[in-house]
Amino acid sequence: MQHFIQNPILPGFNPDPSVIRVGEDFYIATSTFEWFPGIRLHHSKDLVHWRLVGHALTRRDQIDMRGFNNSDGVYAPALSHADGKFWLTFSCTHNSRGGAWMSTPCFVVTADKIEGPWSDPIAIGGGGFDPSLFHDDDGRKWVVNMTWDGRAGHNKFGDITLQEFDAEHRKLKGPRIPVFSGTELGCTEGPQILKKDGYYYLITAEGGTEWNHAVTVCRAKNLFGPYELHPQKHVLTSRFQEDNPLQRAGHGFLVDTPKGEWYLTHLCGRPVYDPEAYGFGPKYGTGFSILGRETGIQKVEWRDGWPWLACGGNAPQLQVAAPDLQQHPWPQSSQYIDHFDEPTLSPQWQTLREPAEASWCSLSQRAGHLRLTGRHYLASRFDQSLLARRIEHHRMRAETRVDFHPESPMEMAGLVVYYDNTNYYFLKITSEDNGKKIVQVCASIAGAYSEPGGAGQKGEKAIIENSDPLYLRVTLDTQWYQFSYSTDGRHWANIGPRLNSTPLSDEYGNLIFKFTGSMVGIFACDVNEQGRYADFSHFSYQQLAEESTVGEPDTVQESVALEVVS
Ligand code: 6LW
Repeated sequence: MQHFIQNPILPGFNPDPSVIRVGEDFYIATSTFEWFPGIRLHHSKDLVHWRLVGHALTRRDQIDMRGFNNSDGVYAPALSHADGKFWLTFSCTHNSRGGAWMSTPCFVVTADKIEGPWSDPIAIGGGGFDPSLFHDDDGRKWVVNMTWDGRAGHNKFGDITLQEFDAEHRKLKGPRIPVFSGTELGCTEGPQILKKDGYYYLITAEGGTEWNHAVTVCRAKNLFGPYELHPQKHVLTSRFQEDNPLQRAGHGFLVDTPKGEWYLTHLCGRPVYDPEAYGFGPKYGTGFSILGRETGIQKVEWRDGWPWLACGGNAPQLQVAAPDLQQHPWPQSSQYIDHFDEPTLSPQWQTLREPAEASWCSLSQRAGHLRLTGRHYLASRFDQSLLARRIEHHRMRAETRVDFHPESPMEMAGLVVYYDNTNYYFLKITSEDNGKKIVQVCASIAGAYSEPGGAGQKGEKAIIENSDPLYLRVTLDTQWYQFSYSTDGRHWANIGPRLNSTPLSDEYGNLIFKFTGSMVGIFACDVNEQGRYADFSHFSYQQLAEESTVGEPDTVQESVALEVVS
């Protein structure tokens, strides 16, 4: 029976995939930017089913991103396996926002097992992001990198270069040798090298990570070139393919199966076309990638010493023939509930810029609960008590149950959908000046704070009489988020208007360098440092079926007074 791989294979914020095979196991590393722990590591036995096995950067002494701007941090890791161990290269980029001379310090970490522990980082210079390590069969290792050139009037994306890496002395040696300056598509980045049948194949991402994105292949008999371009230049792209559900296809690398079939993993996005933003008409280039950049895979065939998409042409396909391998499913992450009864946090969770520490995030202070002690507001780039996971589906529901006893409007806790520290929606439990406990929907779009309340934009609040705990829920139905709450977990009341999902996307606003994706999570704030904490007894995330609806109120429980406050 023919099996298929459904794209994307790593849904939600999982960009810049780097794939390898070690024996019968496939691994993909993806970028994490300002989220901690850094570098997601995924595992598969059949290329169809994938599971998250952990992260490479789990300690503050490996990476410290305090204060980093949105979408700074860990760019494009590249995974390899040689000398009996795993190697990962990455750049910890900062000052990228408007920074002609952005900082791109690059590092190597190693581990004997994919689950780690991963070593302390070894610095391998900067001068460009997206480094990879090529282990030649003569035993020499080369850092393959792009060059970032900040000079006015120059192509910011300079040459792809090779520089030798002396693993024994843990340092670079010799000059940086340019080998490829890219095609006219430009923005040449993400270089990785594969050696096969006497050729070195240099595979790069081109066109920028948005609508023009592509995978470009060239080859040479000699590592230093000259590199000749693939007859099709870009073996994969969704450029100008308005109706392709997989847009932004690019940044790929090749992997073979033990039986000799070949695949190309790649970045892609599934945009939402927002009629409120653009009306109707041609869609090309107008979508919003609310789930961020995801990972897809395509089947590849070799002809005349070149890789080609097996489907013909260079367009990504949603369904791809699976390899001839035993099917190997894992438990589904699309139906996920965390009861916070394990001693450590599930790897699904991420924090902002620094690790979760017991001083503010505790699984032990109250059995079966996650205790978040409030720190800074959600707009901060420091000290946020926030845990979030990726939104992987265009239709999903997340729920939590929380005990929280605020005594001031500056103390708040609740549920958040978060793109970055300027674009997020949240349902907060807080206190009024008169001490009444309320729940309220709040928004920050392009940094502008509001308390949306439907028609006339009056902030809608619900006063909660004698209810602890409270249940909070957010539902996404592609275009809209809707918050709701309950006092018993059975009867739910919608609160606030439906909220447009597209401002929480890579494409919203005029900023470039937006690289992450939407997350859903829980948070607590207490800027007065009163030690106010929120106890969460569970968090669930579930993919919803196509026919689900958002915005239809369920039964409102009688003991809950709803009021609209102007
Ligand atoms: C990454 C580059 C890219 O470093 O986007 O899509 C940059 N490709 O290769 C950020 O992910």
